[in-house]
Amino acid sequence: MQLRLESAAYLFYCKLKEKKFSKNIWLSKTTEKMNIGYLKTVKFNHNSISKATLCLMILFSMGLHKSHAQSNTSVDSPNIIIMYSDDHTAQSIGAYQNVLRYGLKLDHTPTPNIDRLAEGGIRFYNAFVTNSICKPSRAVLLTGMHSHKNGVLTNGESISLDLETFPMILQDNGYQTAMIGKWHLGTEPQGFDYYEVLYGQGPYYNPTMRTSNGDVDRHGHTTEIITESALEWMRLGREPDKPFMMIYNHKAPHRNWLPGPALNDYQDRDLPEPSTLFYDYSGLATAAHEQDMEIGTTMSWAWDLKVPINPATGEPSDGWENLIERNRLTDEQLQRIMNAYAEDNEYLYENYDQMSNQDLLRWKYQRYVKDYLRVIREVDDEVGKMIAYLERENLLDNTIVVYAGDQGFFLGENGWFDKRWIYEESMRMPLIVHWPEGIDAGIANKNLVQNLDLAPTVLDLAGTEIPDRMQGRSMVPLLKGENPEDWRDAVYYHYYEGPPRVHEVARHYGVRTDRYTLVHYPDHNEWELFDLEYDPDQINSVYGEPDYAEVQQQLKNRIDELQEQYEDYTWNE
Ligand SMILES: [Ca+2]
Repeated sequence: MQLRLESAAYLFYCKLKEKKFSKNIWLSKTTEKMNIGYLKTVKFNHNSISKATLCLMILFSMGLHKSHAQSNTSVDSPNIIIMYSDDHTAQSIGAYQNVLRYGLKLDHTPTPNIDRLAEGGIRFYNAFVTNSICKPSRAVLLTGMHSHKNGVLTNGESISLDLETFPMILQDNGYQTAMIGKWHLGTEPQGFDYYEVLYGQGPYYNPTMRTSNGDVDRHGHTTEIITESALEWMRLGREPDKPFMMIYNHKAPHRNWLPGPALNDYQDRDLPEPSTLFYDYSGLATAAHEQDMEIGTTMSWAWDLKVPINPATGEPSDGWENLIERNRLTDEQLQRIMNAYAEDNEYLYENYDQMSNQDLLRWKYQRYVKDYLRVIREVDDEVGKMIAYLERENLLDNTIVVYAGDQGFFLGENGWFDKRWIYEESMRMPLIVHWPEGIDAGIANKNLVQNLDLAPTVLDLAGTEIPDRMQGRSMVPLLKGENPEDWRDAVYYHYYEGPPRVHEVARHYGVRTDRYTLVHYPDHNEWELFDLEYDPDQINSVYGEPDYAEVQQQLKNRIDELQEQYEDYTWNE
């Protein structure tokens, strides 16, 4: 299963890339400029940050501080940064483009910095979430337990304060911990020496950040602000004599994909369409026909597509004011956004009456996927800044950097956006681990791994005990390039947020092996079975076909075994 890319030519290529990467590209985005810009753009809440602190920040930002020397950490207690970007799907990462057999095939990479992390470390091609939606995925990350065990089954629950999470365990074992960016779990973040998080999903512009010391109003694009906050903690809050663990979570590319610096990308070109953009679900069960996550019909003109005038009525689009208010856009920010979309919107207004449903879907798809990739490019730029900082501070070699999405996302496959499904686009998460001191460059791993494994893996890497209640498995052997014979042969999946909740995707559970996906929709009492070897896009269920009778039964048995193993009795109720 292990695919080691060890040819002499490839290693030579990696060395060249690493060299270029570390000496030129990371460092081309040094943080020195950011220090100055940062002070111009931050408005502090006077109640939350003292003048003394502010003065200290100014001194530091003017470059009067001595930067931290290399941390006293080692392979035994490495630093750890987890980047768990919201809805960042594998189809939009260059490092995954050559192996994914389904979905959108981009003609370029929007993620050069993340790609370089993959080239310098290990990328997991078969990493999957247990429950493809934001809050549940984050609760699984923190607890190493499935949703039915950690209590966050849907986006409707908050994480219990009674749960012990891996950051708490690291804290008890000498780590300094921080949580920056999207938290989303409702209750106050626990187990962190410092946190600075968005309220809920947070806006794309001008967020109020909730910190350990009170609220802070920030001005600017949230993707940049999250990096600025993280680097501020690294510079001013970190104790160099302790190993640190920081969760650095971008809000992007979560809906509604409102770009900042990259607003004008892709102005002069159209992007490729996935082969299933116009698929009619004819090979799928009832659930696919009943969802409400279509680009063509579900997306709103204002909030999703940034079209201020409804082209069907000529009236202002519902929600345009909401977009402005929720982002607290200044006149200047709003004007820049309006200008960026003006030409394409004008085309829509002028041609709407003559456009077929197919034409309209094509137009909406281009608007959507361009915005998605714009906010991805912004995330990638910020990852580059973070890595440049680590490099400059001599921290890159002994810091484990994990890059992941909290689930996958549809980029027009089946005509859809959003996630939730056991289908590949949604269930697969990008997962890349970079650690020069501990992981060889250029490993491509195909073992079945899950977000469930991250907590035990991090604890294992930090040399602490893994509690028995954690249901994932340490991936450390895989990071070393080993291929344990008893590694899992099947991934268990469940999704609980059925209709009438947003997007109306039926509740389901199932199993994915290296070749098949079997899924059950209990509310319809229907099944789907996909043979990924012949149907990587999962558009033709073979459930009930005689040729698959044996494998179908084996997979049903496997679901029973996995439900027993994980003690998931929620479907019996
Ligand atoms: Ca998400």
